[in-house]
Amino acid sequence: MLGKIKELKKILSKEKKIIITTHSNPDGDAVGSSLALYHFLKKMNHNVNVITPNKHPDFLNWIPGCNNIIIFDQNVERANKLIADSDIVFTLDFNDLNRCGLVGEAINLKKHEIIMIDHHQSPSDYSNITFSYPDISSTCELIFKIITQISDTDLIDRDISTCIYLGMMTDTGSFQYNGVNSETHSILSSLMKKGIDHSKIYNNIYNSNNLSKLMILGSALNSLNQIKEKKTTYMRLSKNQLIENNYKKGDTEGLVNYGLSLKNIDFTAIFIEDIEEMDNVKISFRSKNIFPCDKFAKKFFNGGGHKNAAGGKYTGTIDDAVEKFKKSLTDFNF
Ligand SMILES: [Mn+2]
Repeated sequence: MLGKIKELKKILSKEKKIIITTHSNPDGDAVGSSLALYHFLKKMNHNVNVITPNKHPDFLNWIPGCNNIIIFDQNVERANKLIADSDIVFTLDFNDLNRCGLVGEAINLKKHEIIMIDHHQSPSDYSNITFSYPDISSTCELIFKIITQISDTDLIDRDISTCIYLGMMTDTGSFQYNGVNSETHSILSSLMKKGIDHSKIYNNIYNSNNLSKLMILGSALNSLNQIKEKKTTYMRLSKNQLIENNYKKGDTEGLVNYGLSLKNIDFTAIFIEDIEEMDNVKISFRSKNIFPCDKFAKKFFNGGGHKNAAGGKYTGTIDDAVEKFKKSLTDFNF
């Protein structure tokens, strides 16, 4: 990393016009890392703008600096002009320009200096400086490592620390996943020393549900089924259940994980009828241990993803989707 830090330091030694962007449907790590870097580069006296392809979810609306984010699909002209006028683009928390939609196309129109900072597997080759570290559990953790090497920790204030803590927390399931290590916790300790309010950050993210989300969770849990010999559970939600409970975008996010919280379960799925399209069922898969969700999703449900988290779809009724699921479980060898 040291050589790249040196290069980056050299680029940042003069005042620059900088764009920071991240992936579509930005999550806590995407917005947290973008705003942490934004505050940091502003303190170094650069001209900085954060452009996201589309709007972040409402539960991220409290993050310091989030009112300054320019949302591309709501400000196309202004965003395009800013991108065209900039010298450097930082791309955060993704590694293929396809992942940031039209922002990627705008970036392609000009020969910028592009700096990738990311922790996903298999980066594409589009950046001039590439900080790609799949072993690090969040882009926010990586941002902390980079900015503390560019400048002394005095520049890291409470706002920057809050942004970094947020992304570290959301990308690790509140510090439960395997990628979390002693270094992660020593960074958390540094952030705590900067005066962050970790309980408040947690509450802002996890205890800020809509009523509709909890009602839909109730319907999903009511449908929970267990296939003991396969260490599997599944849940289902019909279009009518979503409508009756005043479904809003985002309400079904994360529901699938509840199926994995039953003891002795390695694999779970949730089937959700598409609210707009007839005969289209969206399916999410989660697993623990060795069950390969991605292979299962690819083989039977036109999908893909990661080993422990994947998605797929089924054309037809939800009953048929569930039947196919049960049969596929019996047929699947891994
Ligand atoms: Mn991330």
